[in-house]
Amino acid sequence: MIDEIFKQIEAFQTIIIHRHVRPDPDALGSQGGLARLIKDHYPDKNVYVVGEDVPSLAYLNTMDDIPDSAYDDALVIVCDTANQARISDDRWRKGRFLIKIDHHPNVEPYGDLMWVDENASSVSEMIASLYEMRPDLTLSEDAARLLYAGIVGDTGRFLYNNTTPKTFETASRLIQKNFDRNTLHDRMYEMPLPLMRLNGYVLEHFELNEAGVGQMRIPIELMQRFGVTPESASLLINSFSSVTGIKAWVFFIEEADQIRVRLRSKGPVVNTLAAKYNGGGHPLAAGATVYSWEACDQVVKDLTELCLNK
Ligand SMILES: [Mn+2]
Repeated sequence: MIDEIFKQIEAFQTIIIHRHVRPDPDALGSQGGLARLIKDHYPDKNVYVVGEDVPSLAYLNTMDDIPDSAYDDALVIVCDTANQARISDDRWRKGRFLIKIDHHPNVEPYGDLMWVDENASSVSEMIASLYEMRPDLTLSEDAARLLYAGIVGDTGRFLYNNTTPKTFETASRLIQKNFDRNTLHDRMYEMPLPLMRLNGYVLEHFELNEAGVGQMRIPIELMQRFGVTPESASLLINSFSSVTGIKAWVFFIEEADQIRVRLRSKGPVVNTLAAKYNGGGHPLAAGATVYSWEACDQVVKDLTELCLNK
């Protein structure tokens, strides 16, 4: 598989790398890390990263502005994106060959070639493993920084159960490069004051039922009151995850035309529940979409049943 991917990389002069919408550090880290890997090893190739720019993550990487014509004879690689609807920048279809590299359950296979490893903590960990498989590649400081950020992000600083011995081995190799880890950590975990205040509100108002289900509803008015966007409000998902007795929890974040459902769990499998509500994800971290607060009641009811049967 890896040889097959490198064969395609070698065959194309232009390589365009996509990732999912609303990127997280793994999306940007794997995308940027792979771009660096290719650029460092094949300096003559045109390698681009595309997708929407996110100001709060600009310290990780910024995107390239490319014309449609760049896709005419391009290899397109999509990182960290389980389904096609979540790929940022619709032009991904315009390339000549498509590769999917992901670590989410492969419920929607796509592409001419797929490298999917559900056991990897992150796509950043997968990209970092390429350096082991191909000793002829040299790991640059910037690639190490990007890939390390992706691993730290997707493992919740090595705390989530997707963290394996291999994750630590990979991180150990990455931090041998001389990037500024403290500054990176500070940037990744700093919180703007409005969001910090909303966090205080969430801690005061979340509910926890006898089944161990935590829930928090965040209507638009609340976000307006605190001056916080839905994207940043969703960063508070683990705000009360350490409360005693909690088994699983859900955040409902209202948007103009839908309510985003963010599910997390310490045991009960929640991605099957998410699938019932137009969503999906990992067994212990999933997302879905509903269209009314009544539907949110139903999600909580389902989640409660799931936790009671556990
Ligand atoms: Mn990921």
